[in-house]
Amino acid sequence: MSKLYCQFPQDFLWGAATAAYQVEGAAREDGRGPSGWDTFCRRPGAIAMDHNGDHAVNHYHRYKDDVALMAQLGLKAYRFSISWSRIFPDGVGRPNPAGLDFYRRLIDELLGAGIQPWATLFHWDLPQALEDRWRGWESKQCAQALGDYAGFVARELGDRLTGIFTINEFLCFLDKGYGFEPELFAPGKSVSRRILNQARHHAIYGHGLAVQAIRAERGNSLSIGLADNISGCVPVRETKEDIAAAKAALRELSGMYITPILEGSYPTTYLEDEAANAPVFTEEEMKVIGSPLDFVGFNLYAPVFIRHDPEARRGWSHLPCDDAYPRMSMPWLAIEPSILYWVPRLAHELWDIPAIYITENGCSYPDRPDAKNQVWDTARVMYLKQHLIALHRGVLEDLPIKGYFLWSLFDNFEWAFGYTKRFGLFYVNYETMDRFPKLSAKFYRDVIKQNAVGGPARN
Ligand code: PNW
Repeated sequence: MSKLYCQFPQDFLWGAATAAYQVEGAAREDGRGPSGWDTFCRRPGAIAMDHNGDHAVNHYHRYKDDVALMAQLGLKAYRFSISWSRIFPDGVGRPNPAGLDFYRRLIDELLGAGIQPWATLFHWDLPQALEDRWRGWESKQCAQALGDYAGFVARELGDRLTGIFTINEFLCFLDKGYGFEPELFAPGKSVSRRILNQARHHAIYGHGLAVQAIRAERGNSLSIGLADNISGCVPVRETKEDIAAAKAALRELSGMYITPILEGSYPTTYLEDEAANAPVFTEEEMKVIGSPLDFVGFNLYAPVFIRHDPEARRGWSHLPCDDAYPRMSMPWLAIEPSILYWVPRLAHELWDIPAIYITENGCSYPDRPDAKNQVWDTARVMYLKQHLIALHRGVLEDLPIKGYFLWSLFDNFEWAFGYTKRFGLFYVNYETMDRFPKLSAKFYRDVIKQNAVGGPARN
């Protein structure tokens, strides 16, 4: 076969991602307990148009048809999340067999279609009972509860899963939900800096306990990791100085999450910066936090431009995107495809990661169907194409990039933006719940089929 432009390795894992609260619906069916997002959605004015996830895109009932759509795309893997309060309506204690059964059926359907199931244990929908009882992550008991839940899922479903993510994006449910953007993220509370740092510590400790519990149940028979929205550090220029600055920034900006997880200790920069507000922890906890992982997943959307800056305290500074900078249709979604190259490269140089997955990347965009229900989302195709070309640069340089999960398979409940933001490859008509493949779905199907971006290169 002639050479294809941006050819990916043979076993490259092409996937798509969703999260339970954003797609499932069936919020009060089959014994599911409420989560913090059910509660947050009831807060007047919290969600655009007062939307909520009660029905979402009804994936809970339409999962068979949805798996058929995935098969049409040629997806090799599906990243979904498990609703903790479907399995444990009270967060801990007695499991709910009907909730578990849904995931069993979903996984069987995926396996039947030749699609690898990759499950996220916690994608922000903390059982409300844990917030009521322990104030959520403010308590170490919440970490223990995650560990127990992880062990239970590994025992019940682990034989059928290919991969498992403990936690999705610490920053959103902690930093944002506990104080920096409480109006946009559940549980929508404002805690002190000291309590935030302790909650961050409990969450990474919960991650470590979950890793250990899954490993104890399943050994190395499934891949264990997490999906983190690490800062999208990109050097402003490809000079030695800026690259070194971006690398230092990546490590320091991740000081409360990925750095301790991959190094087994907090970087001194984080502890110094937080001083009296730093978390209290034991050596034993740090060992658990540093439990070895099979892979690390990065959710990458927007750039954090870094430059070498001898006048800055740490030798680097962040250059914000200005008003004229091109963005997709989210306030924070500045476009810089090279994040898909730089973050894996810098992270790998820092931490020598065995396998890296892009666990989310994609964009929202106010696309609309025409009279024939066709959605010509050329801007999304542009966004995806450019990001995949940038990702390919890392492949060419032999970085251990093993797969890419596109966010998202369908338009869905985009948190505080409700259904007003569309991230999907499939357009969802929220009146009828019908799904239509957008142009981007066809683009992605071609990419998967050819295992390349674009067709044969001209000689
Ligand atoms: C991620 N930011 O959230 C989540 O994992 C998804 O559930 C979500 O739908 C998707 O990205 C799109 O928003 C993010 O402010 C939320 O930079 C906020 C930010 C990034 C990611």
